[in-house]
Amino acid sequence: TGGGSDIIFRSRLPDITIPNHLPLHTYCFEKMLGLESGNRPCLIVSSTGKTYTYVETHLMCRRVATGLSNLGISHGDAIMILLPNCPEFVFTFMGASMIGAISTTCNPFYTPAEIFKQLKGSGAKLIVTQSHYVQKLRDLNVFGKEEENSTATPTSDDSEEGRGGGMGKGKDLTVITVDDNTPPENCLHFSVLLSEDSGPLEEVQEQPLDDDRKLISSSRFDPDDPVALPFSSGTTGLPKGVVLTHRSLVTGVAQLVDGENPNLHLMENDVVLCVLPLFHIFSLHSVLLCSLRAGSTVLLMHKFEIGQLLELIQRHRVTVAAVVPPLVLALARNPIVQGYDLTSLRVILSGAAPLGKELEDALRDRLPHAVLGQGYGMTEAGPVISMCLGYAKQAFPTKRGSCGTVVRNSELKVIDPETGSSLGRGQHGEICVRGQQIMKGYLNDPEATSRTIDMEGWLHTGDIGFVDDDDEMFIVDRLKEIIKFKGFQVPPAELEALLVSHPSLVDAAVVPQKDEAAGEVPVAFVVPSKDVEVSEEVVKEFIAKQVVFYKRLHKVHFVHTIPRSPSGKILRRDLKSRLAAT
Ligand code: AYL
Repeated sequence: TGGGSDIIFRSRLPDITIPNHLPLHTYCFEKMLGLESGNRPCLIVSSTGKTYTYVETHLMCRRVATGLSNLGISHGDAIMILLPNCPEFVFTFMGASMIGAISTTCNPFYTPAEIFKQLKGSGAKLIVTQSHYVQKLRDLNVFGKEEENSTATPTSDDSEEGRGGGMGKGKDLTVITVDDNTPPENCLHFSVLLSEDSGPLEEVQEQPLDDDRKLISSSRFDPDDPVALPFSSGTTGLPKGVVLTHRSLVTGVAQLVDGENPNLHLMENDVVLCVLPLFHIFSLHSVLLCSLRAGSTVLLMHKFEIGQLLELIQRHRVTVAAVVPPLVLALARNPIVQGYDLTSLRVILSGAAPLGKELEDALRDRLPHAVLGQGYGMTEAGPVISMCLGYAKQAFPTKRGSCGTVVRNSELKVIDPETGSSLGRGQHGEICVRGQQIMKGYLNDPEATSRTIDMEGWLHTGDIGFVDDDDEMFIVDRLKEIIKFKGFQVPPAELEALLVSHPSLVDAAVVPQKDEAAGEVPVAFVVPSKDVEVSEEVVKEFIAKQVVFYKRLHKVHFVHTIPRSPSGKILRRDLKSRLAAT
């Protein structure tokens, strides 16, 4: 459909020059390693108060880079980060970037089967995790069979199943644990990555700053090399590896925080709350990478607890908070909020799921001094598509319900999902975005890639929205099948595959149901096999055992058939309207 006649929307901010020829880590640390800035706080560990300055953080990343390469990780290799928010997450991600390796970030609450799929899909050779998650890895039968360390006492698991061999220093997979405990059998402690015999501390310190480039140039750095590999199910199907390159992420960060009038104005004296998990692209990109580039301080919270969160905002005078709608709900409605001084907050950025207008108003009433707005994005889009212009250095007025304006150095169009023709202001259609920030594609899946990014380079989001007369975007619906539980992805195809693997079920469909607290929850329609009795509880339990908590089914409806199109596609709209009717 006529590329030349497309109606294209752009930012109200002018395009800028983006140094996206640089490696991500060089770009992120570019301004903060000088004599004055280098001693500014970079990371604060909320549980202990331990602070790493920019110079210290950079040094740790460099040591991990050397350590990874001593363990045989090299340019183009993938590693898995299976961690909650902690400094080692940052050191590992950036360290991997420095040697041209790729981090696949994974939810530590995942079940062994879920971790296994991402491990296989990514081809990761090394995992950085905490010792209490190692048992999940032992449950997987993916490690080298030959036990190298035969003097070790095998656990009952190992002896019975012959599993666990080759962990730690095995030839298949290296497992590294970051906590204080001695590492479990066949695992290595994070300190081996920092060992000084391999790369003397002084030497690292004395090397010129542009030595980052030397580390990576020995392995022929190319800005189109992948650096991050989050998993997302996109518009359809199972989770897939999303290839984000140095160029995509540098572009994506610059679109928010660079330029004379940055869209998201972060400053060196900002303290940015990092409570959303770094394994998700929202936090990794818009909290960590943007803060590093801007020279702000990142307050790392290991896990969410409302009282603790409020206490930390007050104690550290947090100025910027990235949140998801359920957190907005807690801040707006929980009575304990009134007992804390939250006046330091100047920016509240909500994203990853729709934010209700009433909720937005309620929080604005409570925190009138803060700018509350939204960012809208998608992992595949690198990830930010639009961002509230109320956060800009010279801010623009914005409306309630808006998801912001398309980021600079990028193009956005709204198309009629049926005809593909582009639509004007105020007209509802599928949001498409184009720019250097979008993913390179899905890993090893050219078919899914070409379904998502068309020949002209447009990424089709599967979201329905419109652009108003002031260039503000509003998301009104979702065309794609993904379910969002508190901003987390629940891929229906994954649950449907599990359901039909149950001997008593012959067909299944999973759709979202609206929910006050979570936004949406997954519910199933299932067709039992003839003459078989199966209860809702049995089905729910069958799923619950195999998936992370937020993918659990909240309701199971027994039906005779699943409505399908002639081509066999589940008619999800039909099922959703059935839910709405009940
Ligand atoms: P994924 N309003 C409504 N829906 C949203 C919004 C929003 N503000 N943001 C994301 N979504 C939905 O890959 C939408 O359906 O990335 C979109 O296609 O887990 C889907 O979530 C993508 O889910 C930011 C701000 C990143 C947001 C993001 C998006 C991360 C979610 C960085 O600064």
